[in-house]
Amino acid sequence: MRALVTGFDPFGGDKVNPSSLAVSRLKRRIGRVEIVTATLPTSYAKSAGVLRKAIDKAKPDIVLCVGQAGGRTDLCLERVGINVQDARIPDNDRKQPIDVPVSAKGPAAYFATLPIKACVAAMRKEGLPAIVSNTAGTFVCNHILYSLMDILAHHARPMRGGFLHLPYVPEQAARLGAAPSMAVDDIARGIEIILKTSAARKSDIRTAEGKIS
Ligand code: PCA
Repeated sequence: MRALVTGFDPFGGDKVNPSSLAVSRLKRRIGRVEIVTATLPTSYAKSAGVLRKAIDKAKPDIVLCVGQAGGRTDLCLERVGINVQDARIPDNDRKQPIDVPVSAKGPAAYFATLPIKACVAAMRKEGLPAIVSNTAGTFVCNHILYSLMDILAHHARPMRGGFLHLPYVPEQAARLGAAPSMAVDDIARGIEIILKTSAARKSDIRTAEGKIS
């Protein structure tokens, strides 16, 4: 079994992005899961193309994209990506779309297909603050979660995907003051728990009949 894990490059004037710091520290293998990593540009125009290429190259079973959500206190496993681009700040291409869909013909939203509740429970059991989040925002991370699930929905290969939002790392919080943060090693441990849990379980999305898909 193979997992592709992606981080983002720094954006908005930050010198680091916790996601690429943590992704670069991941083990190459956890149990039966081989881990392949990639970095995505914080760009509405470019990120989904880079992700698609990484998926086609790695041929993974699981895709976990990871990004920074400064100000959040927990590891936030996202439930849903919405078909909206509405940027509070410019991306790394200085683009700032307002109320523009990710995909003109796509559905309003896609749910992540990783077992998000089981992953959150497993992280908390291991002593990490983690929650299910019901909004990935409307910046490039939401764009990539929506794009990821759109790629997976139309791909010949069956794959499951999701998105993890991270707090700042301590070096960012130290500069800002009074901001919550989490050590990179703890973030990396959280990612490894998500991959291990996802490899062992199905998605926990229920069909109308109550069956787990
Ligand atoms: N966080 C941004 C985009 C890249 C990242 O790491 C976001 O939350 O949209």
